[in-house]
Amino acid sequence: MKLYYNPRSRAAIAKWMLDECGADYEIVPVDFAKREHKTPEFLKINPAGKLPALVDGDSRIFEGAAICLYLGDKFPEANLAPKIGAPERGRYLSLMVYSTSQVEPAMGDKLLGATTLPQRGWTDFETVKDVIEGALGDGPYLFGDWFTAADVMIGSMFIWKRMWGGPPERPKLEAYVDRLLARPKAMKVGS
Ligand SMILES: N[C@@H](CCC(=O)N[C@@H](CS)C(=O)NCC(=O)O)C(=O)O
Repeated sequence: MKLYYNPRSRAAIAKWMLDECGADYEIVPVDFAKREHKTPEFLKINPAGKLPALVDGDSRIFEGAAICLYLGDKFPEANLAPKIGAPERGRYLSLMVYSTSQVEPAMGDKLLGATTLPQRGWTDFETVKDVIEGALGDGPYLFGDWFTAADVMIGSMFIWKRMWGGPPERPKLEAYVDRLLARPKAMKVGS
């Protein structure tokens, strides 16, 4: 497998997932300054010209959530995804999609000081935090003791937010980020 990667990008999330899977993979560095993500060759892998992108044999996968879903199913031995038919599967898929369709844009609105318009399809960030706190319950992860790809996708958003600085988040979310960052293979950004 090849991960098209820049350390200062969302490709760090896909790398975290690959590492949690124990996958054997190759990093293909992508230099944004040289516009390597807009070359005809790269656009055949991700027509949107963005990172991350993963190539696995004849499969080309783009969008971070799709990559994490793909890897969760490809590496069942890593036990990072409820299997098809498992009772947790529906909630897992919901949280995976929620991460990029609602958590990320709501957080973006907050960080940019933009108004959240319900017509866009996501809620304000306070509501997102209510949802994630509720999903965490007593934790430590979104599925209790079971760390899954949903923690990679949703947890990475809150790790990013901490790196952006600003006031600390709600204590329960800060404690969640601490737990995720204490994992040996936790996401590293910028290196
Ligand atoms: N929704 C996409 C977002 C991808 C994205 O915006 N990637 C950024 C890096 S974090 C990028 O490639 N930016 C370069 C550009 O758009 O020119 C995903 O989750 O994969």
